Amino acid sequence: MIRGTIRGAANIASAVSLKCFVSGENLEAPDTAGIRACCRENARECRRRSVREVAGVGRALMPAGANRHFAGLMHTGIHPDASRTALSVCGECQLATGRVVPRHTASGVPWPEFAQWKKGLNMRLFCLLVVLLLPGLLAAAESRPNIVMVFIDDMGWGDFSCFGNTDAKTPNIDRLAAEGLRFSQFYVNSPICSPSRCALTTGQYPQRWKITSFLNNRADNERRGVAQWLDPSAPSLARILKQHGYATGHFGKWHLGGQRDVDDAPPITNYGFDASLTNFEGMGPKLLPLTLKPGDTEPGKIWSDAVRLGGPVTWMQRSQITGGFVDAALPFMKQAAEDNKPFYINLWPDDVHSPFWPPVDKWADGKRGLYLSVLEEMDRQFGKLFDHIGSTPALRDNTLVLICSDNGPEPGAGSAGPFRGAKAQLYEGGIRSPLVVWGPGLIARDSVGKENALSVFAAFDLPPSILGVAGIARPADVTFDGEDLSATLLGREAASHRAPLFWRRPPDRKTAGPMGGVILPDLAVRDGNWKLLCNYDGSEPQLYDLAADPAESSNIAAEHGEVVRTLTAAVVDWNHSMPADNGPALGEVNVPARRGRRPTPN
Ligand SMILES: [Ca+2]
Repeated sequence: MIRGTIRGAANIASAVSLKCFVSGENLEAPDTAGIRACCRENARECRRRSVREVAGVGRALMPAGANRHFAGLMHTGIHPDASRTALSVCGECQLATGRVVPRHTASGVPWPEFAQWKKGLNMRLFCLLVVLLLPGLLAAAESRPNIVMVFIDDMGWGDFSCFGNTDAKTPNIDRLAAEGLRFSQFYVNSPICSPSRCALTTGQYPQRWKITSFLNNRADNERRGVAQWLDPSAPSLARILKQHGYATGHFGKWHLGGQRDVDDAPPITNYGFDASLTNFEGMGPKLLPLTLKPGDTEPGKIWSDAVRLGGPVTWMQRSQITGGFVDAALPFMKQAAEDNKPFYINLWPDDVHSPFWPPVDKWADGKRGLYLSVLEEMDRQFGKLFDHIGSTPALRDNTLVLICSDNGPEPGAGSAGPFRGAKAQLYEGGIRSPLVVWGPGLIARDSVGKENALSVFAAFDLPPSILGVAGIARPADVTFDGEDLSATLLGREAASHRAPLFWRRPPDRKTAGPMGGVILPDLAVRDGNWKLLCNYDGSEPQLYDLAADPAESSNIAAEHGEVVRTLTAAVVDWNHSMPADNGPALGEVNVPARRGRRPTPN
């Protein structure tokens, strides 16, 4: 495995110590064998770091922008003694990974020396630096991490067993959580399907694109003041990644255009995907569900009208449909490997959304029983995908898998855990989602298996964060509402989304509960531990301290007037800054006699 020599190692070993930036270990008086052993041990980390280091070459020329991981790079080009050693040691990693990875380096060369060197930079050294970096630059695209984004439909915060569910088991998800990270203060940007998907796709508030409730038939979309489909000119994470060499595939529910009678929406591939396979709520090739319950002799069909939305159409048991998407994603991943491309994959299963059709031999009683059986079956079918990634070294060491839900649970089916509310509501149960992030070659070792209960962020942060993980700069013509929290995702820090997080309810969901007896707030904002909900005009504020009252059980607005005034003004201003939908008019129509009643917990 080891090729070449560590030139000058003995000479440098006597002059300086070496420090591994992965383990932090100081290798006093290191010898060749020790350096090689450290490199081999940390080769997986090298693959991760190479992306950022190579991608940041421009910053490497500027001390103010350089980080410690560039130190090796600096030494490689500038220090008359240490340079060759640093390069050679990193060359060990290069041999193991096929890339230049300037990670292990000589310590003890202070920055002033670098500044002094920079003053005297001449063209010869500059050319040398370019020559040294060029292979890494060329290899950067090849070494970018693969991304798998699993987005589950209508699953509650408390439905994974690693998030406290004791009524069902999700061992495949749990295994990823044990080897990765759990985030317990993660949100989606809407309590309902389409806008939540819009935010994850664009990195922006979905209101910007008038996707503020689930996309329905043409007339109902107009009634509610929502778009018929996501404007293809909207930013798209997949498109950005594709422009940087990624193979991009969408497998699963789409629901951002192409459903019911809206049969002229753009195909999914217009949003930056090389390939797609969807369900009844998307254009193009699709899996449509057959149904079978105990006692049936012939399978039934549901959503058969969706054949008008393009094909080819493959009919398969709804109880197996997550496996169908997995079976399409696997050859796509293998083809990407053959093409020497990293991949970005959406796996967006919809089988835990009602109606619930578990396998006949796993039938259960009642709505929740059926839901839990489908949940366990979905987890089982994930196993094939996770096992493939985990057992393929090149994938295991360089793939990030993210798993969350698109909105809170349907009442009576999933569980929001300790939180109030459900799907379509701005209480925590409607918008807080479990998030599991797995990537043994990417996540900080000391964070593995832990829960991050501090970082508050949302799905629209994932596009800029995934670009950050991949070392890809935000395109100049794209402005995200989300923020780059890649270091948080990888367990290196616990930063939160810095700005307040805002939500607007779906225009058609002013009430909830039996007979619409519960009147819901229109807007919500989270800022620090404060959560405020109110009407469009700022009236009827509800204020909760989520650190003390995560269940939003005690409205303390009357005790914190200044906080209420500040947050109310912020969320009302934010709402006015976004395109309107027909929520205000529909709300008045729906509940004219109930205005003024205080919402009640449900
Ligand atoms: Ca949903």
